[in-house]
Amino acid sequence: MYKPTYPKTFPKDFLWGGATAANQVEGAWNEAGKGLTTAEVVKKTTDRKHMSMDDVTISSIQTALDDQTDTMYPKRRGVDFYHHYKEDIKLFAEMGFKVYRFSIAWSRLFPKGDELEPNSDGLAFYDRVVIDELRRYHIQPLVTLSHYEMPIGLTLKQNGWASRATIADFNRFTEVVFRHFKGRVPYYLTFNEINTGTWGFHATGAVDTENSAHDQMQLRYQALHHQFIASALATKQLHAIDPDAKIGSMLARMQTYPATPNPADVQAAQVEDDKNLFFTDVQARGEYPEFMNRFFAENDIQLQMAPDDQKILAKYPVDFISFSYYMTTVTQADAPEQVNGNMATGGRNPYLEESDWGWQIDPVGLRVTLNEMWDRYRKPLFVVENGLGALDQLTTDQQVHDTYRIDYLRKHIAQMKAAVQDGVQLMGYTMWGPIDLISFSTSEMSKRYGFIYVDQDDAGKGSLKRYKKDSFYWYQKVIKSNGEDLA
Ligand code: BGP
Repeated sequence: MYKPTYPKTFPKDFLWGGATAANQVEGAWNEAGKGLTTAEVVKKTTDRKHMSMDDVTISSIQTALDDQTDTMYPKRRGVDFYHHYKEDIKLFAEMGFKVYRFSIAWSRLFPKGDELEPNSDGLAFYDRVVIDELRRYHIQPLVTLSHYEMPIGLTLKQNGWASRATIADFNRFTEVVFRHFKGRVPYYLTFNEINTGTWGFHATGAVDTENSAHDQMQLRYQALHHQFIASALATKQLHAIDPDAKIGSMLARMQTYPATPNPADVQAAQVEDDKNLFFTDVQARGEYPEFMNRFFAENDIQLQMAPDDQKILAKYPVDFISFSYYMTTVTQADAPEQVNGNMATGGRNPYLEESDWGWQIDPVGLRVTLNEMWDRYRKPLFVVENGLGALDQLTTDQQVHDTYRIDYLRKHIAQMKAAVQDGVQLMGYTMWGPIDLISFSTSEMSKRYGFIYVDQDDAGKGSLKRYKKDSFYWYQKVIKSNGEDLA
């Protein structure tokens, strides 16, 4: 007799934790031999709705390189994790973190990107983080190898990922990391939100602002192809060097819904959703999906592929699939009203509320997307970013009553649990920005995600002191109860 059972809750070894990126937390941009990255030459934006990384030109990079301060470039200062990592990791441990997702800044190891040997001072910093501190608290590292922070030297030398030569530069870096941390880092991700490469410089490291719209698209898909190959080759390296470690893809997932039951809207939404999942299709299934052939033909995009490229993609797919989840959008066959998102825009959904930054909050959508992605790929999934950017207030007695953040996270975790009950294989959840950090899209400090408040303002002023918010104690309880106590 068939007696179905299903999981009632999160698996025992569920990986609870938080996620950051080097360029948003570390600071110490000019210490211990570190080179500048693409993130540290983008000016802070003066208009929250306008991403200043869209304006990068060769001459704006030159201006940035000539400027030896962090005034206009807050990602150079981050929140000084470089000097506060002991204190910060201790706080993560106090919350009960099982995993900490962070990126290893490529330019700390290879300052210009094309050196043949790594900078040992750069490696030493990550030794202190991984080997000394995380180990001390039994927190497993989940390392992102590229989180919007390519050495700027590679942009200047060969226009970043537009050049095939960057594959070898990246894989020299990944090989050093895999060898050095063999047996110490169980999980890796190659490219953060790889799909945002279609949006330009911050992800491709290629300056294309003066190109026509068509040429930009051509260049960006070519750059992405090089990233796909570099990612597959990194997978090959890791499996050979450290066979117990696992490597995943990372997508900025944006589920989209049809605006109405009109079949034209449903069909348009399917096309839009496929365009988002295309990247994971390549990395998890090991081939370009058929629908992209039509897209490339209709948009006159001609990819240069080396003879073995398709074999490489097929042979080295990722072990697991990760994604960031902040919002959903709506697609209508005729142009809809647009709302803000993390760099993308989409249609407004009248059933959803928005964050202060206009991102549409949709906890149920997380369950929907987890189920869809599990159906599509049948590989373990990992939610590696989710959280609420908000304006927090530090009270005179140094507290932050962030009930809105608790409410946001509670609803998303509840939907994640429902997805686990649906049968989705989910490895873990690393909430974005457990400690306040510099915003990726606007370089603001006042857009805060953390459980831990950092005393620093948009101009970089403040004591850098850390304070526990109400959500700190709440997340501690969530982890302790393995996601059961969300009250
Ligand atoms: C993702 C990025 C992160 C991050 C987060 C929140 O797109 O991977 O680096 O910062 O979004 O975005 P923001 O900082 O712009 O609010």
